Amino acid sequence: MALSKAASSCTMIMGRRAGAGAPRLAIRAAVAGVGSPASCHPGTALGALAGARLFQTGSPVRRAPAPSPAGQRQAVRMTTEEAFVKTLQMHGIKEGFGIIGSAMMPISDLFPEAGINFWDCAHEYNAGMMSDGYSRATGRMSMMIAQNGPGITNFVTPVKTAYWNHTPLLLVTPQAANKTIGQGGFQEVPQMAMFEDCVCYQEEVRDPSRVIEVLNRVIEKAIRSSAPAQINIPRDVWTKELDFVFPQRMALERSSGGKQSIAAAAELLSQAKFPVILNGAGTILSKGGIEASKKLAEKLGAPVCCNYQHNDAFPGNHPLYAGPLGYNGSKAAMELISKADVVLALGTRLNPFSTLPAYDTSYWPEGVKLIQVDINGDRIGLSKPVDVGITGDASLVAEDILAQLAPSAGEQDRQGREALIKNAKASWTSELSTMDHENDDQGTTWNERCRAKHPERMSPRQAWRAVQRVLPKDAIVSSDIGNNCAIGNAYFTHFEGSRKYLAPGLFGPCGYGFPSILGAKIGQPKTPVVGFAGDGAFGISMNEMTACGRGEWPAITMVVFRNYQWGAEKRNTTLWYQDNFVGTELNDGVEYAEVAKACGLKGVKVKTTAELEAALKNAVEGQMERNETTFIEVVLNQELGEPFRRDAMKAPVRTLELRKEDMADHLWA
Ligand SMILES: Cc1ncc(C[n+]2csc(CCOP(=O)(O)OP(=O)(O)O)c2C)c(N)n1
Ligand SMILES: [Mg+2]
Repeated sequence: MALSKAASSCTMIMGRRAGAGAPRLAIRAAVAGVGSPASCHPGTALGALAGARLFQTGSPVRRAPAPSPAGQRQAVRMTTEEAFVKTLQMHGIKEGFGIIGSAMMPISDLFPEAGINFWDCAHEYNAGMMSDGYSRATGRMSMMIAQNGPGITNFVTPVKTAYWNHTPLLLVTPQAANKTIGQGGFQEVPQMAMFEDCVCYQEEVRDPSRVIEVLNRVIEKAIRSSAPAQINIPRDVWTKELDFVFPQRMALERSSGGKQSIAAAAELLSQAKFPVILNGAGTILSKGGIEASKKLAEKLGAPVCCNYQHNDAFPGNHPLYAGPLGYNGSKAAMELISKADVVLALGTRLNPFSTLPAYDTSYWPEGVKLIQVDINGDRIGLSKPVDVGITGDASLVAEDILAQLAPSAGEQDRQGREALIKNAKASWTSELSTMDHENDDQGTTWNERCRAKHPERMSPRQAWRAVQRVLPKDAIVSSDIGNNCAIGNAYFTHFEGSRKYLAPGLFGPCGYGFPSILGAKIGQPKTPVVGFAGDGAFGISMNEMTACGRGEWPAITMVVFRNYQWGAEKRNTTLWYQDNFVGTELNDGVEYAEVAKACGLKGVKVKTTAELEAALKNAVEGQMERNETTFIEVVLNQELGEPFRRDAMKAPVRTLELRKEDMADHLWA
């Protein structure tokens, strides 16, 4: 170690996690000019220069090149981990989520100095959901990173979740060393194969000299495909000193669709008697997508429905907003789209759950002229026959269609349509305001029995209406997979802006509501956030209560619907399996509000709508004004709404008698 006494030329930054009693020994010098080493003696420098960075290394240290090396073409000598971190900086990726591990330490060691925050979570499953929540709430890419093997395997569910949420994320998977892989299996797993179907692109760093090239490509692919992309790095790639050249950032212009298909779409919409626009996630993801759809809708006088779980894809206060389609969606939206002769599906792959029957009715207008716009051409025509398919960016395509509409477009019975929109919305709002309880299917009595058993308890809908009364209009909300959260779909129609509604999406993972709202708050610290989850799904993520109260973590508010059951699955059991409840019960003795308190957080248990309103109001106030994280445990009756997969379930057929005596216990005696 070459250390001199040139302390005055050193900049010191105390390592954030430098262990007490174990002072680090070397100092990173700040000298002008890349490649001109300077060094400092710790004895001279320690304590003398505020902000110095102490570390143990064998190499002399030089000042890093300027923070944004975009366009810099000359070779710069640096370590592989410095190259990695500088590439992150170049792309503005400054939030990482995961659990610390030795295989990532060469780069995490540089994070504080580089302005990268590492959110050390309690479980990688949650870390991944946080990363998704952060990026969805901000539109800014973030990073998931953990230890090779068991840390990385925990990322599979959130990465696939982010994939179907169309979230661009960087998945960093440090790998067992090339030098030892296959020799003993410690923390080894085929990390490329594991994520093959979960990311839009993956690449392994095959040589240390390729760190920047590969990382840059992976990040750009994630952005282009709006999905997670993976970089796999054998750990012996780190700590190599090489000459690197930074590439130029390559932001590709998005396609505005083919000329002919735009013209065909404009023609169809110009002739339409009852045009309807169906906005998908693409309108949120594309810059100006919602605004462009608004202009188009206004010209056409067309109602705008939102795809399932994308309730914030159009402003809720706009007169043409019809609400979300699909499971527990808006009856107004369903009624209106059922009348369409032309549907413009904008920025959507048309996932099947946006078109399946709901409330016992089929609303999708079979035979409609369908225009589908998706940035990914492979997804066009997957679920519905399409008349005009356009591969392109929602905003650009909507603008180009608008420019080509006939002057008379939208004029056919505009007033009649506007009146219909108004009436459909008013009638659904009024119906929803009187819906208190869930129906039983003929021949089943579960909901009736629940009401009789606990007449004093709130129903899910009563709770949702209480939430609606006090939820701040500008709040970001998350939800989870489960029966209560699904019922909530009908009540989230108020968003005036997008990136406000974080539903778990079409991979359907329980355990999304809590971690995603933490990620959202990290990204939007000035906005109130409220997460929602059922008690079962919350249980999957609740270990994060041990992490989220620490130091710099921002405060959130979390509502946990306590019905003491894995309700959504129980509903299937009541309908198709004659109340043969297998694995549907939760532990009555668990007190989530008390667990919160034991974690140093606030916990409140509420049993009435008045208590719920007061607690939520107070919790949001505490979040915004006193940096308090509060968990509200809402005791509900056990009523259960519509099942999610009526389309896929049927009563079982029994052909064989199964007997306990036939179990081969003797094999294990
Ligand atoms: C990770 C994961 N495990 C299991 C399921 C299957 N699943 C779907 S909904 C559900 C029940 C959710 O129960 P809870 O969170 O208590 O909400 P409730 O339905 O009671 O409102 C289960 C187990 C899933 N979707 N994801
Ligand atoms: Mg439950």
